Amino acid sequence: MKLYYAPGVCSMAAHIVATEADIPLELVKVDIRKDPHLINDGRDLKRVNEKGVVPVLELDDGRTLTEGIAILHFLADKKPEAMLKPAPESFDHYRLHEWLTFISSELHKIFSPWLFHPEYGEDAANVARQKLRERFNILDKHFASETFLVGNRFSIADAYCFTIMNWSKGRNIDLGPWAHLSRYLSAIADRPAVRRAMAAEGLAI
Ligand SMILES: N[C@@H](CCC(=O)N[C@@H](CS)C(=O)NCC(=O)O)C(=O)O
Repeated sequence: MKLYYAPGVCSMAAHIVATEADIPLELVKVDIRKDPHLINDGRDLKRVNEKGVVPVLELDDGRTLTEGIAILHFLADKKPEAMLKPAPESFDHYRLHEWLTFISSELHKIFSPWLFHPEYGEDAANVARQKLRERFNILDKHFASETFLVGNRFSIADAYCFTIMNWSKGRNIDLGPWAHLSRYLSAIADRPAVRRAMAAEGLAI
């Protein structure tokens, strides 16, 4: 299987999950700063994903899967013994969906595009920062008493949450005021699989 990725962006969640589950992936780097976005073999990313974004998972039979959350589920379901998502009939299964949706719509899509494109202006960036602070409060309250997002173990939601929250560093957001959230992120960053995935993407921990 191939994962089309760009270093440190949302595709890293899939990379972390595959590493946690010991699922071998061929990493295919895409330059999403170039327009059009170029795959390392020179092809336009739209040849693989008409949406023009990463992540894309390409299966060995040539089928492709897009949308990060779908890819996270696919990888976790490939290796159920890695227990990266709760049992389907459990209430935690719905908690998992609750958090994945929160991360996607309330964190990921506020950070990006609003804090990644200076052309939207400082006013838009300030509104985004304020919205993010409100969401960080929610996470901080959760991590005051919990180690992970769902239940007592690392799940695909943690891989996604860590990946997106890791953008704070480069976006002038000091997480100091959110001590519980900061502790959680440090603990996730210390996981061997997370360290390996980040190193493979050329990122500093
Ligand atoms: N809905 C997609 C969004 C993916 C996405 O936003 N990918 C970003 C990187 S984090 C990207 O490739 N951006 C390039 C662009 O928007 O042109 C998902 O959740 O997978």
